Amino acid sequence: MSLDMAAATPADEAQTILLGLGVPAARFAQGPIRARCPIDGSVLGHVVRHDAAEVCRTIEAAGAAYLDWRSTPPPRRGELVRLFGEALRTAKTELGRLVTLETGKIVSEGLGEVQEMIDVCDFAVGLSRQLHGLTIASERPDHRMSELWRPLGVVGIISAFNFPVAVWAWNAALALVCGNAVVWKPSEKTPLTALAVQALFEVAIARFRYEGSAAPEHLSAVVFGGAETGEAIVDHPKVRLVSATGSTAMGRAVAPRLAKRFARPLLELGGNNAAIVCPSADLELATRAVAFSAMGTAGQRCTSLRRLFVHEDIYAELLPRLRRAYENAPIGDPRDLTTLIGPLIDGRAQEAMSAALDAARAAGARVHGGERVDVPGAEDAFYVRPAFVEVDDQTGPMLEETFAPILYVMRYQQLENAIRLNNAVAQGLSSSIFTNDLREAELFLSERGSDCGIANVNIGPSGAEIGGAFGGEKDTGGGRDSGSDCWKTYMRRVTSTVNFGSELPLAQGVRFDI
Ligand code: UN1
Repeated sequence: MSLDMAAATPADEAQTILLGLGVPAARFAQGPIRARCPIDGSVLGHVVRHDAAEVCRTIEAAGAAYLDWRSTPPPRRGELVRLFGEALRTAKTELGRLVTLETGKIVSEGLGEVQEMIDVCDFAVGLSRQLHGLTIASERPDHRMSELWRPLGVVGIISAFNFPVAVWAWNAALALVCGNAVVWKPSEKTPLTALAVQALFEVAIARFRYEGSAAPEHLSAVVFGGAETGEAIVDHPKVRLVSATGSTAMGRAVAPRLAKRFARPLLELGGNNAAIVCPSADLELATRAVAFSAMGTAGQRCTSLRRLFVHEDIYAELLPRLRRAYENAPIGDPRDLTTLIGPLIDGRAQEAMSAALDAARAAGARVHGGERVDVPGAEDAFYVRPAFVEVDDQTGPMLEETFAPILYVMRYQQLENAIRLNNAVAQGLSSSIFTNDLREAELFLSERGSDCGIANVNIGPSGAEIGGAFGGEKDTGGGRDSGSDCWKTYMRRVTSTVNFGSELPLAQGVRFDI
């Protein structure tokens, strides 16, 4: 579990990667925002903070780029995204490593995040030839009614530390093929991966030509900062859509500001995801799925499993299996290929975890694990043993999203009751049922079942593929991004009726004979 002190420091490694990807040293050498490595608490680099005036200028420049980009035919816009996907493929190892260094994700998850970016680029390239509208029957003779989809303008993207690059790509790949320009504010905790992605995007920009011309400058920009930087994006009249991923508190601050100027929100906020394990479930499969969903990414996904409802008939059989999985999960340096649980992002995350566990204990829960784990050479980092908490009621911290590996486990008798508990939290992102009984699975998926945006059978709630729409209801914010028809959020719909006759019949039989 100790860090390999002979190897290059995380800062050396991160900086070598950044330089290799073409990021000038000046971009990460100084500035008030400090990129911290959660693996050992060391500093990886510094970036500038953009004030409101700078954000404004960036948005204006993106607005000018949009005016040019919107006339580029969508399949040609797809070509830019294809080139970006190629740049990502070439740099997958380096960018994945940087994700690990900056977020503390294990190696396969760092690489997986880049794969998710590549996948969404491929999806967007195909989509660039399929931005289709409907033809709708008109009630009037010699009239044709149809739907046209047109770009929006500038799309603002505010992303979180836990998926520092993939969530940007979900939004940017779609926004760009839809003809928009993008301005991105990454989490203050993960600025370096954003610099790397911007450099890779610039590789694609440099290779792109349409009819001999380059892509417009400033088509995609990154700005760094905290809430004020985000607010400058949210309040700017040229930004027609803001896609924001983060806490429910952040969404509550963003949504009314957007509503005030009738800009479109795409909100991906908190999750408090549950799974139900039924008597017919394959317990071996369920144990592995629960272990990955609850402990993977150290519980720092919005789709992480946080609540588990186990039927009373199998509780005694499932619990020891889960306990074993929890006790054996290898915790440590995420660069070590045998590690499954890396560090929490920072000390505040660990404090929030301890506070939640204290509250659970005070409410009578039986807490297993959850303590800080010492990793030699990483005294300034925050490694924890994932916590497994047996509860009798769904109360207290179980009703909240704590961004840490805490799994609350509770027995149930009636499936209807377990479904009621699944739905009895403020959030509505992801959910799962483990069963081999068709009736139980279908009830869970029915209108009387899970109220979440994602409902799975025999897989855990985390690890969604890009082909589906991603997002959830209630306090999760209602937004959907990534696959399915989410591209429509990045465009405006024009309903067009064309009269190709010489009469002027009015709709609804109205007469106006002048
Ligand atoms: C997030 O946690 O912010 O389903 C997004 C998943 C990932 C995306 C999670 N594909 O876990």
